[in-house]
Amino acid sequence: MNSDFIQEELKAISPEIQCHYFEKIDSTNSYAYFLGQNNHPNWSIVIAEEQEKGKGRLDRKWESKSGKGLWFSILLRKSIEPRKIQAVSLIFGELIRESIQTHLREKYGIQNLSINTKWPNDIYVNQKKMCGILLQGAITNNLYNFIVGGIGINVNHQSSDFSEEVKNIATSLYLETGKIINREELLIHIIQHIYSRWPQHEDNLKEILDEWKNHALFIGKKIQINHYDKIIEGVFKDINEYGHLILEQNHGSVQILTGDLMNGDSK
Ligand code: BT5
Repeated sequence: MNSDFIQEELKAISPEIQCHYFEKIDSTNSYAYFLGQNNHPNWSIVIAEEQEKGKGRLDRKWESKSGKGLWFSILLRKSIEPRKIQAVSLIFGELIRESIQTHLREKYGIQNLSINTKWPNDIYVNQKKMCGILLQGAITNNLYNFIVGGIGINVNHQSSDFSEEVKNIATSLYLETGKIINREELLIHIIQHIYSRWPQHEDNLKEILDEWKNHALFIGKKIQINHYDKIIEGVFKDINEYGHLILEQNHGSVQILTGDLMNGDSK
């Protein structure tokens, strides 16, 4: 990617944004976490053309091929209660979804692509994963004193760019639209959107969570959640203000804090 263009455009959004660009790195999240521990400011952003050890949740691998996607992490230096961390992940998801949808419409005239959020940290297109989000942070005195939002977006991948392991569950914007997308412009749009809409108040937070819900897969449907290797079943009723999933079961409702939502049953 053209790092000079990226640096300039990010500065134009706000001088507060500090960009760290790498052609190759182990993981932008690991580096942004290191920046967090070393007192780097709010809105430091780490961007890489390629990650050699891209990470998913629970030490899973995130495929981050060179020249194909967007792999970046945003350091936010805010005090956040640990119980609100899942809501922050949903906020990232909804703002990214909204930005991609708007950019594809305005720049490429793409009107009918349905892009969905999926609990807890994904963005899907046509039932396949196009984007994953990894939130990490450091807790002192019972509060996160910084968080890192790591974002991986498959942009111009062809099927053969994915491994056999993820080929059937992953997709890219190119595969869904047939258009090669300018990655720098998309990146700038997303960061601008996150920066300008980041919720400053509880009211904004609620508004964005409601938007997340309006675009979420499987709400109101029968679902299964893999929760620490135990399968839990029920109907996906709602999310609460902390981003936890409210699952309705025969004996009443339970709140699920984390897990993998495995499939929905549209019956
Ligand atoms: C995630 O984890 O979805 C979080 C991914 C976050 C990646 C970004 S890239 C920038 C930043 N730096 C990092 O090191 N990470 C962040 P999870 O929900 O655990 O999903 C991981 C699973 O998704 C893997 O086990 C695979 O099955 C699948 N997967 C791996 N690579 C993929 C890809 N490129 N596209 C779609 N699915 C993928």
